[in-house]
This record gives sequence, C-alpha cells and structure tokens, in this order.
Amino acid sequence: MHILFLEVDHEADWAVAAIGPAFIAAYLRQHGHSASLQRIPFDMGIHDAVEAIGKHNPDLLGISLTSRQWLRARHLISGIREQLDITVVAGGLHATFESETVLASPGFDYACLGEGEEPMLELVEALALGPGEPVRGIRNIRGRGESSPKLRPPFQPIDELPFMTRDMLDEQYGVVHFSTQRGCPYPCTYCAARQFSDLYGSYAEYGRRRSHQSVLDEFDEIRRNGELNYVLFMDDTFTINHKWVKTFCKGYGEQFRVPFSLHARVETVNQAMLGQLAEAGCKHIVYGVESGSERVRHDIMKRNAPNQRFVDVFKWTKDAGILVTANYIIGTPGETSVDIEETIALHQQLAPDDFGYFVFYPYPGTALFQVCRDQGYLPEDYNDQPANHRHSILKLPDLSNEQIELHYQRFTELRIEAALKRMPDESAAAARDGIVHDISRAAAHA
Ligand code: B12
Ligand code: SF4
Repeated sequence: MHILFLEVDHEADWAVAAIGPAFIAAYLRQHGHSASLQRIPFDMGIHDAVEAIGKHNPDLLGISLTSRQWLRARHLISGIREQLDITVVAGGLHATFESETVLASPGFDYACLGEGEEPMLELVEALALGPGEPVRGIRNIRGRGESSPKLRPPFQPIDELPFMTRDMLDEQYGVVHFSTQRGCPYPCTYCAARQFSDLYGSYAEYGRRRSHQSVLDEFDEIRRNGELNYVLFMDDTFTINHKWVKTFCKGYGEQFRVPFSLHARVETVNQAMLGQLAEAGCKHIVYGVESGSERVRHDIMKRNAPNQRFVDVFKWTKDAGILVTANYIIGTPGETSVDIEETIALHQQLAPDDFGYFVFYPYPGTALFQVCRDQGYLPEDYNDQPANHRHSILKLPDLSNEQIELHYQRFTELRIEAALKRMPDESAAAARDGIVHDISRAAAHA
C-alpha cells in the first residue's frame, strides 16, 4: 500500500518538519509498504492540494495534527474528500486529545491516539485486505462513531524503531532534526507534550531513551548519505539524565562534534554538564522560563525552580560559550499584570541572546485546559477559533484580552530593541522599518 502523509502549514512563514510522520513512514517502509509526504503550503488551495495528492497515487492519507494545524486541516480534508474517495486517518496530539471532534468533522475516517507506528501498520494491513466494512478493534485506532480505543503499550525497545525517513523532513544545508527520546517527566500544567505520559499511565511507562550506540549509528548513516552540518535535537528536555548526557557528549564529541542546539530545563543542568555539552559542540540552548513570577510558576504552572536558579543557569550557559534563548508565556489563568511585570523584570536580568513570547493557549488534554473549562474561561466554540500564540481565546477574570495584547506588544518592542542593539549603528535605522514590518506581517497571520 502507498501511504501519503500530509503536513499542513498554518502560517505563511513557519513550516515545521514532520517528525511523527517520518517515524511512522520508516516503520511502514520497513514492513514492505511505501510512504511519502506532501506538504500543503499556506497558500495552496483545495484544487491544487487534490492535484498534488493525486501525483502520489496514495491508497491512504495520514495527517498529523497539532491544535494549531486543526482549523486549516479540517477545512482541507473536508474539501479534499469532496473530490477524492480515499480513507483518511489523523494522528498527533490534537487527534489524540480531541479525537471525538476530529471524527465528527467531514472527511476523517480514523483517529490514532498516542504513538502511531504499530497502530498505523495494523490499520494499513487491515485496509489492504480490501474494501468492506470499516476496520474495527485495532488498539489506538478510533473509527467514526466508536468509543475510545484500547491502547497498546508504548513501543519497546525504542532502539528497534527504524531511523526517521529523512526524505520527508525537508532538510537543507545539512541541518538535521534528531530525536533521542520520547516523553518528559515534568508536570507542567500548560504542556501538551507531557500528556502522553498520562495517556499511557505515567512517565515510567511512556518515557524511553535510545541507546548511545543507536544515536551514533544514525548520525553515521546521515553523514554517509549526505551532509551533516548542524543538529537540532527535538527532544522535549534533552538534559534529563546526566549519565546519559555525559556518555553522549563523550561519544558524539569524539566522532562528530558537529554543532547542535537543544531544549533544556534549568533544574536539569549544572556547570559540569554545560561544559561537557559545549565541548561536544553545543552552541545553543532553549530554556522555558515561562514566567518571572514565582507564584505563577509554582502555583499555576507547577514549575518549582526559584528565579535565582534561572539567573545562575543563564550565566553558566553563557560562560560555557553557549547561546541562550528564553521562552515566556503570558496570559495563563490566574496571572495578573503585576506577574507579567515580574516576567519582564526577570527577562532584563537574564538578558538572553534571544527570546520567544507566547500568549497562553489551552491545549486539549492539559491540566490548564481543564481549569479553563471548569472555571468557564474557555469559549464553547474553542475548536472553531484559531489556536495561535498572539491572542488569547480565554475570558480571564484577572487579565483582559486588551491587557494581554498590550503586554504582548511590549515583548515585541523589547525584541525589536534587542535586535537593533545587536546591529551596527548605521544598519539599525534601516533595519528598524524592516523588523517592524516583519513582525507586523507575522502578527497579521494570527
Ligand atoms: C520539536 C518541537 C518543535 C520544533 C519543531 C517541530 C517539528 N515538528 O518539527 C519547533 C521548535 C519548530 C516547534 C515549534 C512550535 N511548537 Co512545538 N514541539 C516540539 C516538540 C518538543 C517535539 C515534537 C516531536 O518531535 N515529537 C516527536 C514525535 C515522534 O512525536 P509526535 O509528533 O507526537 O508523533 C507521534 C504521535 O503523535 C503519532 N502521530 C503523529 N502524527 C501522526 C499522523 C498519523 C497519520 C498517525 C497515525 C499518527 C501520528 O505518531 C508519532 C510517532 O509515534 C513537541 C512536544 C512533543 N513531545 O511532541 C512540541 C509541541 C508539538 N509544540 C507545540 C507548540 C505549541 C509549538 C509552538 C507554538 C511554540 C510553543 N509555544 O511551544 C511552535 C509552533 C510551530 C508550528 N508551526 O506549529 C505544542 C503543540 C500543542 C498542541 N496540542 O498543538 C507541543 C506539544 C509542546 C507544548 N507546548 O505542549 N516545536
Ligand atoms: S519540561 Fe517542557 S516538555 Fe516537559 S512537561 Fe514541562 S514544558 Fe513540557
């Protein structure tokens, strides 16, 4: 069977790599099927999408859904199915935690909950038997009108998963995406990633990390087949196991030492580890700071590190010669303008090389989604509203949407200022217009 995965861009200039599909496609190919990927760029209409899909001559369409992709994907699949008679299965976080909504939408036949490799193979093999009654009873796969399916345990041993199909990752200039583990042990209440652990029971059941040998073998394969110039580690929190990281740094540093970036949490690093990472080639770390208010972090987000820890870790990271990016969230339920002032104050103290700032969006399946629903902050039609990080969809008692917009605007200004500071004087004035234009253009996509 030929399985075509769709990756639906939902913003003009922010396309992401299809990590989930690349894992599933590798597994399907290993089992004798063929698979490819069709990206649906932001400006591609339904007619062109149908034509592009037709060129792959697929037997089955698989679509990966995050909440941000949902609205456009819903529109596309409904339009595509009016013209193409083909079975559609959705997977990914949104399909997992909103499977009922997804299946109630025209054109979707199946939703896959949780990890997709084995369920997808089983579905493909059942569908290959020929047309007939809809397939039922496959663990993780929910059909229209069916209740939530039973889940199979997470894939074990993780080393036996084939390496991602790189031809589906749109990689250029030797910049590669890489995944060494599944799952994150932390309980952050806004995070959809950690919900997979809850889906499977706990992190002890869901969390798995590949062996060093498997990781190094994949790098070796990448280098044999093409360029390897920069590595983007996609793991939620790369630094959770010091022993693993130390051995990785030694092996990777000796054999590859290709520069790389990763995501970390301040509690999980220390000076020694940062030194090892830098020595192995680490050039950039992204830390989730989220809020400068210890109350918000502790009581609302379930993140217990004190502000001082962020200050120390940012210093150690810079001292190790690693660039540092901070991410902030504004507009969580229970947050006030005073808290956001504290975030800005902490940001000034941390002085990261760059930062991202996101208006809080309640992802289905998360603890804060439930809070928003229980407290009546969530609109009934949340699934019909765009999921983005520029506007709040909530009605919060302590923070109006106008206030959130103003705070967001302030972060934008801070970012423009920081960008201008990095430029020589003569280019700064000219650049200001360009940056303002780019940022307002990005905001217009919201
Ligand atoms: C790496 C990463 C990024 C990278 C690159 C993403 C990419 N795909 O290349 C970058 C930095 C660009 C990024 C950006 C953002 N990200 Co991000 N990102 C991640 C992260 C940490 C890992 C993704 C990953 O590699 N997963 C590994 C693969 C194997 O897992 P998977 O995708 O879930 O796939 C499995 C199953 O879901 C299923 N499956 C998936 N697709 C399909 C399809 C079919 C047909 C089937 C059957 C099954 C199936 O099978 C797969 C294999 O078992 C996730 C957290 C997470 N753990 O998922 C957040 C996450 C996906 N990001 C998220 C968000 C919100 C963002 C941002 C908005 C920034 C932000 N505020 O956090 C931007 C938006 C980008 C965009 N355009 O949408 C959210 C999405 C929440 C949601 N419910 O939609 C997550 C979950 C983190 C969170 N905050 O909770 N991200
Ligand atoms: S540490 Fe990061 S990935 Fe882990 S639960 Fe918290 S926000 Fe999610």
